[in-house]
Amino acid sequence: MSQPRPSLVRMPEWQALLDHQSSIAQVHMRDLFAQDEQRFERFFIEAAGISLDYSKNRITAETMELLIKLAQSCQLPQRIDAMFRGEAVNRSENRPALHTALRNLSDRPVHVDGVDIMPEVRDTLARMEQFVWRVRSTQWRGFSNRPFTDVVSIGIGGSFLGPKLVSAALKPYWHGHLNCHYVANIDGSHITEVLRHINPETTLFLIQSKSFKTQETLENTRVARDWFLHNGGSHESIAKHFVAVTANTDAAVEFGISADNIFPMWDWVGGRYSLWSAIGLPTALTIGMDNFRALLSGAHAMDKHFHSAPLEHNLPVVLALLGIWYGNFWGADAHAILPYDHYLRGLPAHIQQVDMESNGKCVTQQGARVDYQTGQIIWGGAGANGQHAYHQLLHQGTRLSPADFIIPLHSHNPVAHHHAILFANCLSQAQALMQGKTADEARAELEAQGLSPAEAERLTPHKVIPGNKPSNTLLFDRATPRTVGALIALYEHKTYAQGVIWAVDSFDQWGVELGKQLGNEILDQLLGKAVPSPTHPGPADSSTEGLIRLFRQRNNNYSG
Ligand code: G6Q
Repeated sequence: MSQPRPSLVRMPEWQALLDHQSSIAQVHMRDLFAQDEQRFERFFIEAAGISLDYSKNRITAETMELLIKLAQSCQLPQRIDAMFRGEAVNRSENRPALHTALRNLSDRPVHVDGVDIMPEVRDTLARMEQFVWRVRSTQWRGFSNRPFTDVVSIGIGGSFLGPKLVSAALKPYWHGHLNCHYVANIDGSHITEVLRHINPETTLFLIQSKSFKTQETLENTRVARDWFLHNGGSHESIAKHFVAVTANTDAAVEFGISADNIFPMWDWVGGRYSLWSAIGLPTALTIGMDNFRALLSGAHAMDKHFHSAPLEHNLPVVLALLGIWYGNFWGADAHAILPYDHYLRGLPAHIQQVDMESNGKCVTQQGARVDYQTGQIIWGGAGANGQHAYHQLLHQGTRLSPADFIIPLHSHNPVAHHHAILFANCLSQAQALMQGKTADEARAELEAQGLSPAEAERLTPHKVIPGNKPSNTLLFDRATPRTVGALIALYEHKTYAQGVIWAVDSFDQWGVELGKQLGNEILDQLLGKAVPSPTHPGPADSSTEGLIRLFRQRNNNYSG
């Protein structure tokens, strides 16, 4: 473990950045572009099939130098190496974070407590390969000997968002006869809508839960099992239709899953970083193992880059530093992820979890309260749809939310001129954000439309677009398994690099526990099982108490 370092805000590099920010606060990006013809080339890097144009940021060469110095003072290169080596970078749980081992396609061993984990990782991949082949070749069939047509993945959070994103992102690679569905929420409507459209004879259920303790997943699995048993399935045939991925084999067996149908997970993989493990099975079943391995190889290429590239040419590091620049020195609370690719529309939701659950922390690894901002609010959605909705706030709102525009150079579906139009929309949004429209330009435009000078003057303030709004543009050839793997790994590493600089634990998530604890107590009260007493006081606030009373009254003293 490295030595405790001085508080971030007391580092001279932090102070230098504060001073630098004051010196360029009034500089407009329009002028920066006008002064430097090489600005695009200067702020452009490529790695693992992903190109990043970060020239449309409020930065100069000096800004990047100062940010890199900050990263060095925070020992970022050493901390990156520590993560890859399997050091317990998740200190509050005393665990390594080794999602990179899941896609380590080299012969480099990775040790946890002195044991090389790579043989187990490779064995699991081989088991996945065998299973995927048996299902796709229709050798593994349902109880009536019909091949599977549908896969239903039951899991939530990290056991849901990543695989769901990848399944959707790689839809062009889906195998003809297998359809894939996801059930996550503990909302009866979700599972009802999925079960309505499938046939138990031809459906394979994948129960995805690292802990095998998650209420939503277990309840949905019970409903799926009962539905299966009431619709022709038998207890004996459960083994043909229910497969689990978990680190808690005993609980899965106790639940009724056959031990042969259980794929492993490990403590050293965080849920939100687990799509590369057997948690990726729904994806592997639909796209096939060759494509799944290509996904891993894209992530592995990004891993190698993150581990070895100098900070100034390191794509995840540059994105991380830009995020720190706006979040800590310009007061930006939010960051937008804007994929201009229909298949990548799930990217904001997955990155939202990766980033916000990892860096939404207010104490350092040493347990001290931070005196600076940490993780930002990650939001976004597919372009160009967002341009007709929330982009207004980006252009003329009072809040600063830098954005990542993400777009392939080629579409999987080259319909008419759609892709060129989509591309033009993406570039024009980034350009408009950067350039804006001055009062003079707005007034001249209005007058050219024939408005009187008085009318033009009245409308001008509404037509002014301040500009100087930062964005990155991320490009890749096409959304292939390899580029999608690299893209997701890029954001994972960006998140870790920021966590290192903020000195937080990016791999724990204690904040989500309290809601779960209180949820169980409230459920007992809703069911009328727990009557408040001195030893079990119930909700301490009149709001929760009143709402529980209302639920019980309106549900005729509901008892389950
Ligand atoms: C992710 C979180 C969380 C987790 C879910 C599901 O990093 O830990 O989102 O993935 O709560 O947990 P299980 O896989 O254990 O059911």
